[in-house]
Parts: sequence; structure tokens; C-alpha cells
Amino acid sequence: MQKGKSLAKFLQETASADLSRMLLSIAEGTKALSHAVRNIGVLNLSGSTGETNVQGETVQKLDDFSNNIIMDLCRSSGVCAGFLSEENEGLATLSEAGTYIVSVDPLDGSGNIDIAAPVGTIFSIVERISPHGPVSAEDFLQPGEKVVAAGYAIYGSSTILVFSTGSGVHMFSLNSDDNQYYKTHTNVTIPSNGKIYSLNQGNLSKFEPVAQQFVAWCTAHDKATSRPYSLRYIGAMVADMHRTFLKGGVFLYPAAKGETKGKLRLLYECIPMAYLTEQAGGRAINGSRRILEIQPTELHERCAIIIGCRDLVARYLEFAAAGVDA
Ligand code: AFP
Repeated sequence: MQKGKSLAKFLQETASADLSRMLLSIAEGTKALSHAVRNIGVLNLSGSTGETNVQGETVQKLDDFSNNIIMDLCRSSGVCAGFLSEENEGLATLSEAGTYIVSVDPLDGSGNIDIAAPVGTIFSIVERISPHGPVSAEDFLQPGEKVVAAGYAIYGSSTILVFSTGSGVHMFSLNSDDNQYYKTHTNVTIPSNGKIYSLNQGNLSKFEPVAQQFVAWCTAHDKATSRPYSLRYIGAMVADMHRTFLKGGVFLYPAAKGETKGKLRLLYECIPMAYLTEQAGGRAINGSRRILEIQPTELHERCAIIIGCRDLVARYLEFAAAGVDA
């Protein structure tokens, strides 16, 4: 691999000492998870723990392992005040004198583990509102506009850490020789348009009518706009979004008919991806509103999402504004 700047050096030059520390701790966690994902069989980490998480989903051994690793590293950073994870029902105070509040999906796409398909970690970071001491729910329930850094790691055919601290989106690849991250893409921009749409099309009849109209538009023939577009769906948001950042297109998990919320979680899936997408020049909405403007009201709140190339998200909004019969 041709080595770019190391992550530590890059952060030294672009972020405060405390934020660097926070991000480097999460990055260390992703290295451990990358190793675990690649050695799942020999580490006896496949299969489920037999428990169910707060979302009602079966907890995989690797989910549990990932949660513990990321939480321990956030704690040892000394700057992480509060921690919320998809795997924990409540929030945790890690360091009463810390500044940062971290919301994380430690292992996104865990259904992909047993088939050796990509999985990842997604996180977002805000500053605490409460004074020093134990953290409170309001520290976590901040809109995406308050995010100071967000990112994800994808454990795919290679391991890549992607993040933004508010000045562009940067990608760092994990070098297996020295187990260090090196910059491979800087200031990533999502193309303004694209020829890929990504959703669980098997659920189409359950989704809001606008989503059905949008998919019908994506699959219609039109030479001028190069339609029909291609459908790609990996079933791990991290992987579907990683492709969207690099190749363009749109990823959707719309609301079901008659509902306003979707399946994905606002604090540790939708907000971090929306933040990165806007940093990369794209757009992210819940069907009608910009995701980063939504005021969260619950820790594990769900949210509909339509995210990716500006022009495609704008097209979805046009259909929504025109109104469709259910
Ligand atoms: P987990 O983090 O629980 O593994 O969830 C995966 C996920 O939230 C997201 O990464 C996928 O895009 C989505 O679920 C897939 O959902 P469907 O199976 O309903 O298509």
C-alpha cells in the first residue's frame, strides 16, 4: 500500500488534543474489531449469545464483544463523558470530567457476520451540555447540527476508517503490516448524481407511497437520465453508504405506510451518516426534513432516511411535495 499521512499525524494537524484523543481511542477500537471480524472462527466469536438487545434483535457474540471493546476504549480515553450504544438500553457515564458524548452502533450489519460479508462501526460525537458529573439524556438528545465529529469503520475486503470533524470527509486504510491507519482519500465528495439506488426492495409494498413512486422512477427507462438505475443492497448501512460515498447513488430506508419513522436509529446510524454526507456535498432527509435538523426525543429513536447524491434526494422530495395517492 502506498502510505499517506498517518491518522495520528493528521489529527495532530487538524483537531484539538482532546478530540484527537477521542477519535484515536475509537480508531483503536476499530482495529481490534477488524482483527476480530477477520478471525471470528478461531476466536470462537461466531453465533449468538442467546440474548436479545434493546431493539428486540438477537445479540451476536461479536455484537457483545464489539460493544465492550469500544466502550472500554472510550472510557480509557479520559475525555469521553457519556456513552450510548445500540447494545445497551441506557446511557453510561464513563468519565465525569470528560467533554464528549459518544453514540455508537458497535457492529452495524451483524446479520452479515456469518456469511463473511462487510460489517462496520458507526459513531457520532457531540459535546456534553451538562456540567461535570454524571451525564444525562439531554446530553445525547442533541440534533445532528451539534455534532463535532462522526464517522464509521468498514470491515470489508479492507478496513477503512472514514470520519469528519467538520471540514470534509477523510478516509484512512488500515495497513496490516504495522496495524496503523494511513490516509487514502481526502475531502471525499459524493457525485451530485448517480446511477445506483439502494433499499430493501422486498419491503417495497410496505414502504410509504412516495418511496414506491421513487423506485418506479429509478427503474423506468429514460435514455437522457441513463435510467433504469442499478439496484445494489448489502444489508449493512455502513457498506451501502461506503459505496454511495465513492460511487454515488442513493440509499433509502423509508418509513412504512402510514408511519413517519423508519427502521434505522437516529442517534447512531442516521445522524452520523447524514453529517458525513452533508460534509461530502450530499443530502440526507427523513422523507421531508433534513435529518441534521431533527430534535431527537428518545435514545434509541428510529428515523426514516433517504441519503446520498443531492439530485436524487431532491427528486424524492419533489415526489413528496407533489403528493401521491396511497
Ligand atoms: P444491525 O446493526 O442491527 O446489524 O442492523 C443493520 C441495519 O440496521 C442496517 O445496517 C441495514 O441497512 C439494515 O439494518 C438492514 O435492514 P433490512 O434487513 O430490513 O433490510
